[in-house]
Amino acid sequence: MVNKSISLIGVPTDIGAGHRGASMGPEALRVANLSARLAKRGLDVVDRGNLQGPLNPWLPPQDGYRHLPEVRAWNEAVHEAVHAELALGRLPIMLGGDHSLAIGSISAVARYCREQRKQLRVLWLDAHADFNTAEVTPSGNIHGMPVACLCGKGPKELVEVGGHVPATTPDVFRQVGIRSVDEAEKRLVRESQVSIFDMRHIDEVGMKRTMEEALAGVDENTHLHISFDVDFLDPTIAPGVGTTVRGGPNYREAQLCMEMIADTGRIGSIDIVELNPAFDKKNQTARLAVDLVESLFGKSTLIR
Ligand code: HAR
Ligand code: MN
Ligand code: MN
Ligand code: MN
Repeated sequence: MVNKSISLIGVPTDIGAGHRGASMGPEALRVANLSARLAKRGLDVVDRGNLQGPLNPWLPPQDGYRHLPEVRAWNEAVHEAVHAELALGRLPIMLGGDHSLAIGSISAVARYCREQRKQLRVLWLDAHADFNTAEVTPSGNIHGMPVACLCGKGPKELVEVGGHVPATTPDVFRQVGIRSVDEAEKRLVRESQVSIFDMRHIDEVGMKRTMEEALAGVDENTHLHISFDVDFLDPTIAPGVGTTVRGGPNYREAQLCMEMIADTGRIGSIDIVELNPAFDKKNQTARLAVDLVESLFGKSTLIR
């Protein structure tokens, strides 16, 4: 059974993104009633409030990275907070914040898995592969780089967050929903052998088989980390993100994806990232994200 002790951790930053506003994500998720919705499912939910870090100086990239010292400072805080919750036996949910925060969260989860001799599996639900490096990034935005950093490809400041280099390895990742990968990034992804279930794959075999494949090998000793980038979803249902890419999973596909993850009973930690209320309408994307997170904890359309 899944851990019923949940800790919400706000990470109000847009330091890694190319648009301002993801820093408002944590509050939008609270306004959409995340805490009460999970509590209603019988979970013990504690909101730890927000982590603190540097403000966004909104500077151009330097040597291929935008805001590298600030991204590092945020991720040190995220790493410590996530590891502390896991050590208490709780299930941390990151309320992002842009996707660069996954460097801190996943490095902490990987450290915990080494300590507990658990198998780590990361489901990376995203339109993007987030595998850029300074050499190839088209933007310098670090939210396009966390998977590479976690696999040891990136600046010292970020690959060393948590103290174990590399923080983890490409084989733990399963990326689902991918449909926007930069040309040079494609080469890096292929070389790394990160396993990708792109939209073409989902179109061809369906979400059901895709999730069976992405979850294959998950067992009683697996810690499942869900890195849920809200731009995973089709923009018609989730406009409240900075980097929309059309052709994503619709409501029913996303629902099935979350329900199949819930069925494993192995979720150990979650990131909810890239929600950007500045692009949203009446908080609908936050409300959808909350609805899908409820499904991660067992809310189901299943009758039989
Ligand atoms: N690949 C592009 C870049 O690196 C866009 C990355 C956008 N990333 C996110 N998170 N929104 O997935 O600049
Ligand atoms: Mn992402
Ligand atoms: Mn994305
Ligand atoms: Mn843009």
